[in-house]
Amino acid sequence: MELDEMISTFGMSESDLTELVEYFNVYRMDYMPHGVSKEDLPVSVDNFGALLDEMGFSLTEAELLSLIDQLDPNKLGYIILSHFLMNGAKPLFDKCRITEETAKEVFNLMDQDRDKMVTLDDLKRTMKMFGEELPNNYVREMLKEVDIDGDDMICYGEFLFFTTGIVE
Ligand SMILES: [Ca+2]
Ligand SMILES: [Ca+2]
Repeated sequence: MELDEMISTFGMSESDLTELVEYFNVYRMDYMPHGVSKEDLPVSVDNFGALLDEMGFSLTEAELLSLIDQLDPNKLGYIILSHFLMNGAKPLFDKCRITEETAKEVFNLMDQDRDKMVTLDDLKRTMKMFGEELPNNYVREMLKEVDIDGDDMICYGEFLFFTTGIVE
């Protein structure tokens, strides 16, 4: 199916579709199962979570498993792009995609003292606000995971990259 045709059939934006095709290409299985061609872009169910993750979807483990069940009902072990498009890609984009806008909102929410940097104190205050009292070293680990340049602070660019994979 051509891209234009896909856009009108599935009602997704061209950029979303193009991105999806790109990611399916990257994660495509090397070995083609019987009856499946390269153009179908089969992705192993084991890699499907990583693919969605890298695209900036936030799904719980349970949501992922039920999605895989739905997309691979016969337990063939792979998911092809057109099947994904026909069965829930669009709602998933609408519902679970962390957009740049959302990332910005969350970042501003976490940056409690509004100095454009999320520090350990900011994180602790945010957690407290949500009623989560976490040990210091745990919060520090969270920060480290996002802090690419190692200055012990999270700037917006680092946060955007972590949540959406977008490079500012
Ligand atoms: Ca701050
Ligand atoms: Ca940093």
